[in-house]
Amino acid sequence: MSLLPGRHRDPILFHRHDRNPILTSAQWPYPANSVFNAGATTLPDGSTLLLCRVEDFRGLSHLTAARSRDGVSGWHIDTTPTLSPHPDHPEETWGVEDPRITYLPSEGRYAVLYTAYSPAGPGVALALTHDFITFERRGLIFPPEDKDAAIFPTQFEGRWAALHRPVTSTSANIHLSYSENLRHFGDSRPVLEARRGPWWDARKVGLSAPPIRTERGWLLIYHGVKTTGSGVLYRNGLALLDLDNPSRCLLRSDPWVFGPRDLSERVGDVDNVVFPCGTTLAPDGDTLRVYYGQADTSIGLATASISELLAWLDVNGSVPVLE
Ligand code: BMA
Repeated sequence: MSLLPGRHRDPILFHRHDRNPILTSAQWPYPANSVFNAGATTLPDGSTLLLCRVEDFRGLSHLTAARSRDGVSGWHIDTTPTLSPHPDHPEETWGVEDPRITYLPSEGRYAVLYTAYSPAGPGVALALTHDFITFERRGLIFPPEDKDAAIFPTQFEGRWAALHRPVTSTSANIHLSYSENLRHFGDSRPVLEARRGPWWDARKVGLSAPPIRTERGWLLIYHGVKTTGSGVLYRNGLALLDLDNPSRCLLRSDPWVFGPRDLSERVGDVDNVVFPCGTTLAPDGDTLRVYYGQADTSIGLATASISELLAWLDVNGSVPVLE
C-alpha cells in the first residue's frame, strides 16, 4: 500500500511487516518528536524489549524502553525516559542515540553501547544493566568521533571484542577493538572499509545490528551511505566474519540487501533512511526480526531467514581486500 509506484524493489530477503510502522511518536506516553533506531533484545520471559531512540522537541535524544509479548504489538512503553543524558557525563550533553544491545551470558547482564553526543562530537559509551531500569554507566569507551558500536556476546581468547566506526579526515570504516575489562579497548584493526566512487556504501559504512552468531561465522548487517545530488541514502548490506577471529572478514555483499522502499522509509525527518540497530531471533532459530529506524521518524519491523541470507551472500558476496 505504501510502496511508491514504479520504484525498484530490493532482493526479497527482508519481509516488511504489514503493520509497519510498528512504533511511532503518536503512541508515546509523553511528548516526542520522533521514535527510531531501536536496540532490541529478547527478555528471559520470551518478550521483546526495544530500547528506542526518542528525539524531543529540542532535537536532543534519549532512550526509552518499550516491551511487547509478540514483538509486534501491545507495546508497554516506559512513561518517562529510561536512559537520559546524565549530568555527571559531559560526553552526553547533546543526547544519547542509537543503542545496540548484547546479552553477556558470563556477566548475566546486558551491555548497551550507544552514541554519546556532545560538543566534542559523537563517541561510544557503555552501560550495563540487568533489567533496563537501572544502569551502570561506564562512560566513553571510544572517544569522538566514533559510533555504530556493538560488543560480541562472548570473549575471544580471554578478551572482549567490539565493532565500532571511528571517523578520520579520510575514512569512516568499521574497526574491531579488544578489551580485557570492558573499560579500556585497544588493539584496534580495520574490518570493513567503505568502497569508493558510485558504490552504495562508498561514503561511510557502519555496523547496523550487533553481530549474529551462525554456524558459518558472525553475520553482520551493516549500513552503507551514498551521497547523491539530493542528500544521503542509507542502505544495508551483509558481511560474514570468522567465528574465532572476528577481525577477519570472510565475505561481503556487493549489492545492498535492504534499502528505503516504503513511503515511511522514503519520507520523514531524514528522507531515505533505513537504520536497523537490533534483531531478535524467533523460536525457530532461523527467523530474524530486524527492527529498524524509518527515515529518522518511526520504527519498522522486517523478518529475514538467516539461512537465506547466508545463501544469498554466497552468491552475491566477495572476499574483501583491505586497502
Ligand atoms: C547517522 C546516525 C543515525 C541516523 C542517520 C540518518 O549518522 O546519526 O542516527 O539515523 O545518520 O540521519
